[in-house]
Amino acid sequence: MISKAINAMLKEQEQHFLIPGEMVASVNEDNALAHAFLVLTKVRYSKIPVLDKDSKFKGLLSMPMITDTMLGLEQLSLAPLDELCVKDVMETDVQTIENPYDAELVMHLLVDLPFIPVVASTGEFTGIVTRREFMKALNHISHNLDNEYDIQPKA
Ligand code: 2BA
Repeated sequence: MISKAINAMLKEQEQHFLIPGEMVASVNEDNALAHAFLVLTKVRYSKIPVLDKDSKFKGLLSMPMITDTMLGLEQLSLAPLDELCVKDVMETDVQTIENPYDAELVMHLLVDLPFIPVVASTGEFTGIVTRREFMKALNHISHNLDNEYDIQPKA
């Protein structure tokens, strides 16, 4: 169990650590790998969400998932970029969370994951909680805890 005071302050910060879906770079599951290759190169994020045409969350895509398909025995082939689409190579076994989040779960997950997709019970993609935004919230709490709570060391 995390401290009640920290849990309550995290709840107050909750909206600050969600990056809303419209601000998140994503690709469609039906996009050709050539298009996804360009998107990942341009946005410079190492892994981004994959959505369907109804904005439902489907998985995650990274550059190595694309470049793996280009590896031949002796040389690289560009053909798979036009022949395959995102859903052929994306990762689908992805840990997601629902809003409102369980702060303790989020904290545990962000130890190993740089971000967690937030997905509604209907499957719609809501946004992402990133390690960076969460660290900013923790930074805020560590500077303001004493202003809001009177925490004494145990005798
Ligand atoms: P990475 O792409 O590996 O990025 C690791 C960290 O590097 C990011 O941490 C951020 O601090 C910085 N960074 C990388 N590319 C950036 C860029 N184009 N603009 C600004 N900062 C950049 P976080 O912000 O905690 O993000 C964690 C992960 O969440 C990222 O890992 C990326 O996979 C994903 N992500 C974050 N924001 C995103 C967005 N707007 N769209 C899509 N994916 C995003």
